[in-house]
Amino acid sequence: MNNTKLIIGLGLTGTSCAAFLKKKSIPFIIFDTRPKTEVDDRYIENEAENIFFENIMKKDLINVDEAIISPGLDKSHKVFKILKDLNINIITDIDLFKRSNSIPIISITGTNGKTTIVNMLQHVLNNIGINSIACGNNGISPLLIPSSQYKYIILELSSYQLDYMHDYTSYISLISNIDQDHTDRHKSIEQYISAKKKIYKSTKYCLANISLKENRINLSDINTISYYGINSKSECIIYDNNYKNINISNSKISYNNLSLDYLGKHNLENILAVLSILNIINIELDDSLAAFKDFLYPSHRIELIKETNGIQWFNDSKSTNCASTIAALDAMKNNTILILGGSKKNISYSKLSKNINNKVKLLIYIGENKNYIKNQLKVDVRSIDASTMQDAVQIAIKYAVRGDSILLSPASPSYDMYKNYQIRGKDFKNAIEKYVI
Ligand code: UMA
Repeated sequence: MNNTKLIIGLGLTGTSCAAFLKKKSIPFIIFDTRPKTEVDDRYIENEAENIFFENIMKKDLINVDEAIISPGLDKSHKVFKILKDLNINIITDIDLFKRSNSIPIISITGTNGKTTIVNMLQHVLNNIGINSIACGNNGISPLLIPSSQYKYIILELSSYQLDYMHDYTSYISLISNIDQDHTDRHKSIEQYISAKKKIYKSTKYCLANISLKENRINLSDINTISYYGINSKSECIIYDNNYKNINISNSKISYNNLSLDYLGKHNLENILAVLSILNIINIELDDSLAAFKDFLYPSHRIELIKETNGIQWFNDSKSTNCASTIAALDAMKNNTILILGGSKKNISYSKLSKNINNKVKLLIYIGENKNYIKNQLKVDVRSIDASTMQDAVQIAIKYAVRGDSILLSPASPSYDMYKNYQIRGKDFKNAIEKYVI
């Protein structure tokens, strides 16, 4: 059959594509560039019959009319040369989803804050009675949701997904912030920014955090750009409007007789992002604010795990870049013991120095990039190396006094010690459970 699809990558994306194609009775084969032993057994089990590992030949692709690429895979692999020679079109799972979708899409990207914004928006819209779902880079496949029952589809998109997509159609698109990240894949910050900016193609309403303007990220080529966030006068901007009657204190946003607690300036910005989107879809500010009630922030993001003897323990394992660790340190009220480090990433850590000098009383290093970070930081703070998370927690216990905060915010990926940041966060929680009395 020459309408066979080639799924490239057997991870979350690849398996969701396989399930979707199976349901539609569209034939497919799967190729993963890794040896079989490196691919999660769970994925292999379901798809055992049609998988090629490591290598695939032109002759195996004779019936293939289209390839669907997974976001984590770099296009430097030789299969992409073969696909080009054979003139096979490469799309993404998001393009495939959009082919049969007619529900308005709200697309969200940014270096940090994406998952919090999509979760918040889903929560608020559903509380207002507008049935919506968040999917995409948050791990929920848009291909596997009953999309027709929703009023809005909220798509979380990474730079990897945006870079490979063809169909950018969205009703609203938003960039939450841009900071140095994923430079191994995108090669330069300029390429990373241009991948992020692709989100605005074919969008009716384009939104960006005002911090992008202040960080001189050029959006002047985006005709319909509007801003949200905190301006240089510390005022709240919601969809280009300056709301002077909104009060903000350190941890509370108030309007009329409504108020909402938040932790850290970055979460205030996330709230303003959601309020801007709601403004575009004509929801009154009072109704929007009231609908935040009971919102639970996603795990591993400045998550307060324990408070005992006047000491607070925060899990911010999701932090894989400097901007998120800076945001977490900003949110800390007290003297902080910071657990920093993980797998090596080609980013500059020097920008952390100022915030560490201001807030941190002890640095505990974990992970393979300890020396890489140490060599770049200019800090006047005591530091200790830990060999494991348990070790790090025990060191923190030894030095913490009443009023301190202990923060795991690694500013690094977790792959040197863990499968992902969630497992790193759980290991931190387990160590707290075990050692903190
Ligand atoms: N890989 C190979 N060969 C292959 C296929 C994959 O070596 O043939 C490697 C990749 O280089 C990568 C890993 O396998 O190291 C996983 O890649 P994948 O594209 O198969 O990943 P999925 O399991 O499909 O998960 C992806 C996103 N992961 C990445 O982009 C790395 C998930 O985002 C996302 O939840 C999921 O699709 C559903 O959309 C995770 C992430 O870390 C949370 N995203 C980054 C971020 O948020 O900054 C981009």
